[in-house]
Amino acid sequence: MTEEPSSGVGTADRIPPGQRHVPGWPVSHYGPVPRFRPERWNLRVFGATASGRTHEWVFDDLAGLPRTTVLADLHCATGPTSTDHEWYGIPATAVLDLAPPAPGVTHIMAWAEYGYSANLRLSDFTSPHTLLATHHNGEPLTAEHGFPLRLVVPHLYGYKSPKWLRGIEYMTADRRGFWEERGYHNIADPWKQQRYSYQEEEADGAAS
Ligand SMILES: Nc1nc2c(c(=O)[nH]1)N[C@H]1C(S)=C(S)[C@@H](COP(=O)(O)O)O[C@H]1N2
Ligand SMILES: [Mo]
Repeated sequence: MTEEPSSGVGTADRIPPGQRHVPGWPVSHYGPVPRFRPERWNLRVFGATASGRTHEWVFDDLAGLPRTTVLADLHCATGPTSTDHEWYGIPATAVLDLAPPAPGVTHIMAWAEYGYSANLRLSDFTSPHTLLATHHNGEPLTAEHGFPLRLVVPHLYGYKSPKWLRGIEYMTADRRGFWEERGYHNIADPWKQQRYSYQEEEADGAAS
């Protein structure tokens, strides 16, 4: 038996195939870091809601929403995996309770500042590990890691976890998000190495 030398207990079996463990927490995103303007900030839940209305929360509303803590690793599809993140925030299931989707909803689009987006199957969004994080390791998120709010979908590659989250769109059919339209896999399961769109099978779906 060999020990995993690079970090804490039992890290080796937590690194998906083709990934490498990196120390600390690298910053990775496309484009600039947006400036937070509290008076202009909101989170909108729109699209195929059960009520037909758009739900909206302003920044101060976030403190009144349910909270959860999730321990997880973060796998960037280009290779780096950073480990042992303690996320704190609003469980995605709470969003679905407070702003119910219409019966036909199968997918969601998570929208971020500057039009960044990531599509998810509803089943990935409703995972008990999916959350809208406000804090990391006990501190508010830093600007470069997504302050004030980011989606975290720990069981998928990092591009499915938009930083600077501003909207959740309920969809009755799948549609590709930002990286999914640019050659990345529509589903993005790191344990299946679903990195690129050319690997997709018919069931992984979504025309652009
Ligand atoms: N808004 C936005 N969110 C984003 C991205 C981006 O380009 N824009 N990149 C994603 C990618 S590819 C990864 S791997 C993770 C990285 O998160 P981190 O910088 O906190 O490590 O953020 C994701 N969220
Ligand atoms: Mo990434």
